[in-house]
Amino acid sequence: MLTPFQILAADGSVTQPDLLPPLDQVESIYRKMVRLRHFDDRLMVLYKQSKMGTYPQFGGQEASQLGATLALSQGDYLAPMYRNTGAALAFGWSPKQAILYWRGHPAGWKIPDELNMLPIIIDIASQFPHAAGAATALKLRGLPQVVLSFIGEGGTSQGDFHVGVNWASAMRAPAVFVIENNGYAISVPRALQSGADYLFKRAEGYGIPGHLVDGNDVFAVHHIAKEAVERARRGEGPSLIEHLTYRLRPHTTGDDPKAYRSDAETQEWAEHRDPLLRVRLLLTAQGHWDDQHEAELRKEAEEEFNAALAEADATPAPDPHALLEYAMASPTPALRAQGKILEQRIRLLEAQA
Ligand SMILES: Cc1ncc(C[n+]2csc(CCOP(=O)(O)OP(=O)(O)O)c2C)c(N)n1
Repeated sequence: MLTPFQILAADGSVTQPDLLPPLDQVESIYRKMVRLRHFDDRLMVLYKQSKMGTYPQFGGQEASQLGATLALSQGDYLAPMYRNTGAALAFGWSPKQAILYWRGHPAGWKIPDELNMLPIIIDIASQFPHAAGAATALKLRGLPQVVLSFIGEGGTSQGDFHVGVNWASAMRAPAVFVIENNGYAISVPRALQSGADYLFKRAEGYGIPGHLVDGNDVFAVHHIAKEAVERARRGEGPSLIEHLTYRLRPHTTGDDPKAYRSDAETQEWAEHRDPLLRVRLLLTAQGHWDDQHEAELRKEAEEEFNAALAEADATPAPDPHALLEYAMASPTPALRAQGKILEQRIRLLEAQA
């Protein structure tokens, strides 16, 4: 067993004090993590109220997504997958837009012009070739930005993982590739995903640095991601980072994890290895945090979420006739045929209303 890079242990003790940021920064990061957790859990509640579409929760992976994304600078790029709503929010995507996006509302699909975020990818692993391509374009244009992309450990079994990392390595493109090893690809456990003991070791085959990080330690994640981002920005090429983490929530709102993992396992991670808990323990031990602070923060998070939700609710419903307009710049015959079926169904629904 290898020891992953760590700064803050699960029990709130500091294993590398020199690398811990000052307490006010620790608090600021904790505040962000609590907001992310709150957002994620509220979307599940909305789903249960039939006010949200299928949503892939990131709960448990806040440290992994926030810590890495905060290593980026203004103008850098994020190439996210469906699990990365936390990273996207940390990157500057607004909660209102994220709510609209996961509701399937076209107003949520448009990425704000000022945000260098690629579209959220559902098709496993294709975000890696996109990230490699964007990073290559930045390099060819002599621009100083970096591209950060995430993938699940299941995604590393797809060909596109290799295509993306190999291309970026060959081009020395400014990309940072993060594997969020959260233990499961839906129901498939990590052990069945690959014969390799650690996925970051593949970096050697690409001739790039590889890192193994405690993905539930936000400071360790941030430290290593920052090094990788700086390296990429210096023109020295990509890095591959494996975050050891755990998906505390179901695969998506539609999944029942009891079918493939034990409650005891999830409880162990929730009670002893939660990425938020260790930061709270540290702040508390330093006399910097108490139950009152926690209650106030949670109230703030709730109020902020409710404000975003109210804005999302106030957004006019999309025009059903426009459903297929976003698929292709010029419709194919198949899309035109689907358009006819869509119009028939809309007329039927209108007649029933
Ligand atoms: C190309 C492709 N094949 C299959 C799927 C169906 N699918 C959705 S999620 C998933 C598992 C992905 O697991 P992992 O990469 O570990 O990411 P995680 O969901 O754990 O974040 C699969 C197979 C898909 N979306 N895309």
